[in-house]
Amino acid sequence: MARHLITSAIPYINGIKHLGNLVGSQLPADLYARFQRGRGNEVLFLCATDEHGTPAELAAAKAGKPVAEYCAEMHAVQSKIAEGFRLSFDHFGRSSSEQNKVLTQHFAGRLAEAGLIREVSEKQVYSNTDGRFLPDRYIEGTCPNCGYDKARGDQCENCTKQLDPTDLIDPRSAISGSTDLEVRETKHLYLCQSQMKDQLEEWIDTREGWPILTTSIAKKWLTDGDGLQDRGITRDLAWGVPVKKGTEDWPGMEGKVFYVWFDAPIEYIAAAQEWVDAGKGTDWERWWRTDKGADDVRYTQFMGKDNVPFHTLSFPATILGSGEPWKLVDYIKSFNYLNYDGGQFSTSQGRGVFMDQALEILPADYWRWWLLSHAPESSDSEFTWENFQTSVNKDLADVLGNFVSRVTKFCRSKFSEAVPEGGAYGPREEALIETLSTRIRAYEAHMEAMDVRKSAGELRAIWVAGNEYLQDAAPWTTFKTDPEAAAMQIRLALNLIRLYAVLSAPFIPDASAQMMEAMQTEDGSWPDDVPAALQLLTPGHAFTVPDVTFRKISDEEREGWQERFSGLRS
Ligand code: B3M
Ligand code: ZN
Repeated sequence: MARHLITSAIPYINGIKHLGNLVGSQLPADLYARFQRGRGNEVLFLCATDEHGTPAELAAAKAGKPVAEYCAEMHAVQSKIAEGFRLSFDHFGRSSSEQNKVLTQHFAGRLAEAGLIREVSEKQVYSNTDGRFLPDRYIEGTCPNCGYDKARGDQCENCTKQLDPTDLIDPRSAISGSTDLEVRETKHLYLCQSQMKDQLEEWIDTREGWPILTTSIAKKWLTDGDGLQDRGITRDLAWGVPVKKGTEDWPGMEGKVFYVWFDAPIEYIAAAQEWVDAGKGTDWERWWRTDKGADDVRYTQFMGKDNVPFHTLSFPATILGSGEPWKLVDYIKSFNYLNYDGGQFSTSQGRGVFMDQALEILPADYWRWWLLSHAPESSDSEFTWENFQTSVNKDLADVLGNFVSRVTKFCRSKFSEAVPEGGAYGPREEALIETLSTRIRAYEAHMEAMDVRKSAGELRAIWVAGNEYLQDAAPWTTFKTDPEAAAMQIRLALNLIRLYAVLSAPFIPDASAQMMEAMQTEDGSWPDDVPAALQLLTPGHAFTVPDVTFRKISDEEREGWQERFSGLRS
């Protein structure tokens, strides 16, 4: 039995994610986790909310809540939506956990001991009234370019010009409105990634079969300009992991926290500890420490392309730099962007369909199927309502749903609600079994390789093969002249429903569960032996006719949704 550690990029806490975020990390990670479990392998699938940083502070301020309270509430909201999409995390943690704080400080201490952290003096705006340094976007003033009076220290929203806080006319604190500001010297910590360039480059060069999207992004950062740059890993914020060297104070770093991108990936490890501390597991080290059994773990990460540099360079630098036997990632599966109806999905502008809204409209399986079968792998892809309607109606309703309904209803009306006997399978059935065997082996290979679209295509072809068989064998006609043969054909078709339920579960878990229940079986074993799998439901085995598995989307519905989601979410 193989062991798979699987993590999805951890979503920011500030707000509900859109479908583009979902298909770029959490959903394909879930697909892979479900597939590996289905094949009988041991899986630890982790995700969490990314709770630190300026965006969390700003969102909490906007909601008028203390940031800790805001994060706790939003974590509950995101957990519930994840359940709604049937994301099968073994644990959905929080980067603000005690476990992550301790671990983050531990890594910083190890890196400092290894000489991989240096202190840098910088000039930064300090607010006397607020008693703190202000991050760029906490400073407001008048734009020197267009005169807009609410420009931020990093950028003017009105004319989009990139700014430095010192460019602003009449600068003031965005927290208190105070103009009592001054520029002060302050110290920050930098992770010396440049010292680790060769080690990182060698590590990346020796990764076998990594997607080009992943390695090309990493190589660009390693070689562009002056090569890999050191990175600031501290910030002047109140909310975050306090800067410490292990358990010791760090002189000069009082009141500072680690940068959110330093502690966020460490949460992958902390989430495993949280999983144990929540009583859901017993040993996290056998997943994360190569000296404690994690040597034979295969670790796969899923993420959007914008997250690749942090996972190919910064996080490995943290792990390698610690000099401790932590598990490094074996494979990074990254995604391009999903666009929305001629433009981009946008969280800040509220453009597109968000996870909570999607579930209000249709159950998870409809979305899972469309998103995964159109995953932005080799290039960006686009969501359109027409395409969504066509896919759902054709693949799910006409092909799979219709097969299940026709077969079960026909059997109930002509035989009974039990698998009929009939004779042995004939040449037509053997031919189908052979086709299916070939296709199922191809499906497994695509799923193993995380080729999401190809996997969906193969699964669809497997469904189509069953439909074509049914069309060709036509048991409703056979029945008139040879009821014995019709019984045999239906016996095969009922077995196919169970087979489809097992194979389709990673994509459409709810429909699969419904099909298994209708076939009144709990045997979800993977069809390593296809001929045997198609004999599993034996004559006399009772079944029920399920409710509609997938319904069609009407033109009126599609137009209504198109209209409803054409604007921006407030
Ligand atoms: N929260 C960015 C994102 O949600 C960031 C990922 C962290 S992964 C350690 O896209
Ligand atoms: Zn401006």
